[in-house]
Amino acid sequence: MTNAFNTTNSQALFNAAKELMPGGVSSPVRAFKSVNGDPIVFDRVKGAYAWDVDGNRFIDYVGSWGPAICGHSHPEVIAALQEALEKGTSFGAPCELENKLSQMVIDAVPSVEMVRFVNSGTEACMAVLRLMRAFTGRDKLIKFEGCYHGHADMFLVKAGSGVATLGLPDSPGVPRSTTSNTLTAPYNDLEAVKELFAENPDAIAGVILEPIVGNAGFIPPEPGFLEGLRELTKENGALLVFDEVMTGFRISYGGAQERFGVTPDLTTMGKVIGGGLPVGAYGGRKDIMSMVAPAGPVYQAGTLSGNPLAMTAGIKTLEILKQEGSYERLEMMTKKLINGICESAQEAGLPITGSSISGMFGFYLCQGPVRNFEEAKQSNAEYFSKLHRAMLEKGVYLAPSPFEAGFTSLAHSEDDIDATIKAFKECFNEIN
Ligand code: HOZ
Repeated sequence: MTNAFNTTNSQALFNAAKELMPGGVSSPVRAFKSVNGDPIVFDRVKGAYAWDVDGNRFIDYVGSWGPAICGHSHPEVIAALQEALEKGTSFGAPCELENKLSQMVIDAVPSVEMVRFVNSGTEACMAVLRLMRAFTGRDKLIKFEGCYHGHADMFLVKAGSGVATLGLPDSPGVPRSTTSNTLTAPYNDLEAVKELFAENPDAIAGVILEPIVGNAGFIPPEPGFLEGLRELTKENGALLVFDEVMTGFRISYGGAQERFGVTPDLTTMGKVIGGGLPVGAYGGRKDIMSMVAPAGPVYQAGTLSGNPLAMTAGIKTLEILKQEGSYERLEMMTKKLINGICESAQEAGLPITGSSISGMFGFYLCQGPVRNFEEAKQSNAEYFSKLHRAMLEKGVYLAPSPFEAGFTSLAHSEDDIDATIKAFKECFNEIN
C-alpha cells in the first residue's frame, strides 16, 4: 500500500479511453459509475494483489470477477500456459485437452454427464436456453429478479450485475417478442414460482437461477428454496438449470449443487473453469446434452471454443483447487473477513448485514435480512460509494457496485485479511 494515493495516470488513460470505447470500458460495471468516480486502470496482477498504472497496490477482492480463485497469475498456471503457447493458440479442431477438462468437470459437478465448451458465461446461458426449449418443446422460462445470466436478449429482464448497477430499465434494442416468454419471480419465493407454473400450464421449459446470487450483491438461498424448485420443476415437466458461472468450482469443487445437495438438470459455468482465460461451458444430463449439434439438432458453435490455452488454464486451475484444504481455507478466510467487516460497521453504529460461503461474500448497508433483489436495494448506495473510494485510498479494491459479490482467493493471507478489516474499521469511523 502506498501512502500518497495518486491516480494521475489512471485518469489520463480513462479520459483517452472514453473517446475510443463506449464509456471508456469493455464492460460496464468496471467503469465505476455507481461509485461516482473514475476507474483505476490496472497494470498487472499477482496473487492477492493488483497494481495500477500509478504504482498503487491493492488487495483485490474482485479477482477478475471470479476466475482468480487460486490468486492472480498463479505460477503453475502461467508455466502450463507458456508450455501450451509453444504448440499454438487455437486449433479450431479437436484437442486432447478438451477431453481432459471435460472429464474433470463431469467427475466434479453432480449434474454434468456431458459438457460443451464455449467462450463466456453469456454464451453458455444463451445455449442452455435453446436446449431447454428444444428438449421440452416449450418456450417460456422463469428467472429471478436480480439474477444475471449474461447479456443475451431473453435474460435482460429485471437483471442483476451491470443492469442493476446502472439502474437501467430493461435494455432498449431487446424486442418485446423476445422477452415476452421470460417470466420473473422474487428470489427465495417458492410461492411466486408455484403461481407462475399454475398460470402457465405446460408452457414453461424451465427455471434458471444462480443457486447463490452474486449479481445483486450476495444472497444465499434460504433453506428449502433450491429443494423446492427441484420438486416444482419435476412436478411440472420443466427443467431446472443452475447458472454456476460464479459459484462453479468456487463454492465447492462440485459447485453450489454439491454444497446444497440439489442436482439440477443442466448447469452453466464460466470464470473459474477458464482459470483467467475466456471460457464458458454448459453441461448436464446425457439425454438432454445429446440433443446438441452435431450429436443432435440443437445448433450451437464457436471458432475458439475449446482452444488449447483456455483448456490448459482451466485444467491447471482445477488441479490446484483439488488439493486438500483449498475450500476449507477459502471458507475460513472469507468468514473471518465478513465477520470483521460486519463487526467493524456495528461498532461504528452502522446498519449492516453480510455473509459468505466458501470464497464468495457480500454485505449490504442496511438492517437486513436481504433475501431478494428488492431487499438488496435497501442498501445505502451513497454510503457505499464513499466507502468504496475510501477503501481504494487505503489500498483495498472492492467491486465498484453494491450489486456484485466479493471474491477471495487462495492467495489472500491472514495479513491481507487483517489489513482489510483494519481499513474497513478506519473507513467506517471516518465516513459520516
Ligand atoms: N458480469 C461481470 C460482473 N458480474 C462484469 C463486470 C464488468 O462490467 O466489468
